[in-house]
Amino acid sequence: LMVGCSSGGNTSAPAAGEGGSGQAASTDEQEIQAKIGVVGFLSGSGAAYGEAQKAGLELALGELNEANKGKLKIELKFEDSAGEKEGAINAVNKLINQDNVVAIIGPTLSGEMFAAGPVANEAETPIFGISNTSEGINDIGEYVFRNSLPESIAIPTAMKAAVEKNGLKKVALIHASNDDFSVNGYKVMKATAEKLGLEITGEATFANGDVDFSAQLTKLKQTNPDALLVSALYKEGSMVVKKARELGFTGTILGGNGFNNPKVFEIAGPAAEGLIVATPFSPEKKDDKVQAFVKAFEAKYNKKPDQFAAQAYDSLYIMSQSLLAAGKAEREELRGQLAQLRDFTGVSGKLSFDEKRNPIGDAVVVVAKEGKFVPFE
Ligand code: MET
Repeated sequence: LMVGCSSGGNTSAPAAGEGGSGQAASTDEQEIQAKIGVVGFLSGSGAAYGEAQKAGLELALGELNEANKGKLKIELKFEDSAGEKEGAINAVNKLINQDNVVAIIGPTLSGEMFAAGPVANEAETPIFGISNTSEGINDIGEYVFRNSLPESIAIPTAMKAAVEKNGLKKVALIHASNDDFSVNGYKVMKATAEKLGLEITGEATFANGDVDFSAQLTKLKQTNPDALLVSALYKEGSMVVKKARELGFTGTILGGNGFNNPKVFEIAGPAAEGLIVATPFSPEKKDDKVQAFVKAFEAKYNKKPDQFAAQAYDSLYIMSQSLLAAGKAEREELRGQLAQLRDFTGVSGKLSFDEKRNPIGDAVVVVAKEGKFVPFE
C-alpha cells in the first residue's frame, strides 16, 4: 500500500511520498497543499451529471482557495470514468497510486462506487460520493463517505406527496435492470407502494443503452395504472417518459434521482410536463445561502445549477473544513475529521450523518412545469 500521506506534488511545498523523508517541514504557518482526485461520469450517456458536478466543484474551488489563502490550497485532479465500473476502478487506482491524492470525490454512479469504493477503502484513502443514492454505499468501508441523500429518503417523500395530491391508488413500475442505482430505486418504489397500500398493476424492465420502450410501456398502459414509477438515469428515463405520453398515458409519472437534471427537458420535451421527483436541492429555494450560490453559478456558467452541481459544491466545502481541522493533507487525519462530521449546512440543505456516515436530510418534491422543476404544491 502507498503511504497514507499526500501533498501537492507539483507545488512549491515539500512533496511527501516523493523520496526523502516524506515529511513536510512542520512550520505552523505553512499553507496546506491538498490534491484531491475527482472521478466523474464526464463522457457518454450520462455526461450531463459529470459536467454539473465538475462545474459545482470548480466554483467551490475558486471560492475556497481565495477564502483560505495562506492556510489551505486545494488542487483538483479530474478523471473521466464514462459511467463504467472499469473506468471508475482505473481512475481510482491512478489517483491513489500515481497522483498521490489525499482523497477522492465521486464516482458519479452508485454502481461505480460499489466497484471502485473497495479499492480506495483498501488503500485507506477517503472516497466521498456526491451523487450515490443507493442503499449500502457506506457499508463498503470506513473510508467511504457521501453527502447525497439516499433514495430511501427521497422516493417515499415524492410518492407520499403524489398519493396525497394526485389521489393515486394503482401504480406500474419500470426500471433499468443493469444499473445498481436504478435497481435500488425500483426496490424503494415497490416497498413504498406496498407500505402506502397501493395496488401494483404491472412491472417492466429495460437496459441502459436501450432506445425502444414501446413493448414494455404498451403492456403497462393496458394494466391501467394511475401512475407510472420510473427508476432510471436521465437518458433512458426521459425517453421512457416521452414514449409513455406518445402512447397516450395521461396519468402521473414519478421518477427517482436520475431525473434531477435539465437534460430531461431536452430529451422528453413537452412530455416532461407534470413529472414528479424529489430532490434535496432546488435553485428556487428562498434561502440566502442557496441564492448566493445560484447567483455565483449563473455568473460563471450562464445557467442554473442542478442538484448534482449543488452536492458537488457542498462536498468541497466539507473537504476544506475537514482538511483545515486536520491541519495537514494526510489521508488518515482527513478520514478522522470526515468521520466526525455530525451535521453540515450547505446549499443542498442541512445534513446530519448517522453512525454509518449516511446522510439524513429533507427532500423537497418538485414537478416539471414549462421546462423547469418547480415546487410541487
Ligand atoms: N444517483 C445516481 C446513483 O446513485 C447517480 C446520479 S443520477 C442518477 O447512481
